[in-house]
Amino acid sequence: MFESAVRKIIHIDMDCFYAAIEERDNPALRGKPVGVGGSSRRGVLTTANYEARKFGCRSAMPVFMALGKCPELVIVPTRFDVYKRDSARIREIFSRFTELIEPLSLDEAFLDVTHIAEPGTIIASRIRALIKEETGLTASAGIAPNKLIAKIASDWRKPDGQFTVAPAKAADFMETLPLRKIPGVGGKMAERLSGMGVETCGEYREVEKFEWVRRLGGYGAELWERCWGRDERPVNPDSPRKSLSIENTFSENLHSLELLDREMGVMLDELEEKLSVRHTDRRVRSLVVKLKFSDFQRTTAERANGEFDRGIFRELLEEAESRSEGKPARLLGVGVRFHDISGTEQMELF
Ligand code: TTP
Ligand code: MG
Repeated sequence: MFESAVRKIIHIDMDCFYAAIEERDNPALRGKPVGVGGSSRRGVLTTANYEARKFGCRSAMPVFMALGKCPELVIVPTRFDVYKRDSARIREIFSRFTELIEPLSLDEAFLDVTHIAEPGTIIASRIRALIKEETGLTASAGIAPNKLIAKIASDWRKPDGQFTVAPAKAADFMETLPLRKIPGVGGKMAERLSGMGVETCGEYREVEKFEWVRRLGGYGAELWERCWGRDERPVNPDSPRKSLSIENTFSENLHSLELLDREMGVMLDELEEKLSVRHTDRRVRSLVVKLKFSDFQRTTAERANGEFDRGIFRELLEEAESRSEGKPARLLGVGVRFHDISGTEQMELF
């Protein structure tokens, strides 16, 4: 007998996280529309508070566009150090309840609380009360038998609310949900499905599973399960990693250091964001730049340094590029290697 036990999964998502922190720390901002960001070279908002959202201001919106929608918008620069500190405090609160914590970003995590006797609804409200008491910030929660539904449900009573979906109600909960609400169904896929005449999970699951396999392969089968509210994925606590990197293969080879440097600027923005979101507890040991040339020959330049530093990345890029022998680059990688707790570093970067 291997009947799987009903699980209790909680998804916690902080309410307009960065903006809420800025309002908490600067009472003069309260009641005003606030956007956070604009400090990166792309000049986009990382988030906006609810006041600003009424005007249509959103995450990832260029600052000039946000100001067009809401001329009163107060724009404050990001303070990642502060967000990281609050994120760590929130995670510490989670850890009082369970070790099974899977952070998705600084402000979001799944918790598996199956082993706790209390109802998930009570556990979630206790966690949210502690967060409010200890950080002054509000969080919303979804409580459900799996990650899929918990994540969708945490949005249902935002801000400062929570929504529970009982196991027996999972299929009902999904029925009228638009397909694009399912994580992993992007805009393109949603359009394609719409072209096949299905908009909601209820409509999708009316078509037989094998038919979806025929049309979309394994993805189609998995989506069919999701549409019934079924999701067996476990909550995966973060396992410590050795390094973090991103690489980019260009559609056309890049011929100059200047072009590479411009490309690297955008990639470093992304790397910095990833570091600030998922690896806040790790110490950086070294910085690495990798190039692959048009003849597929590759080279890496690495330097020991305790923190993310754009100047050093630029020097590493120059160093790697100087080995090009005039060949253009087809791929650029940037990354950091972390200190290992045990002191051993054997895994290869890239
Ligand atoms: P979200 O949880 O998506 O947004 P939020 O917490 O600001 O608002 P909500 O109440 O709807 O949950 O993202 C969490 C934080 O991550 C957000 O405060 C800022 C940051 N962020 C970015 O930097 N860029 C982005 O594109 C998004 C979506 C978020
Ligand atoms: Mg949030």
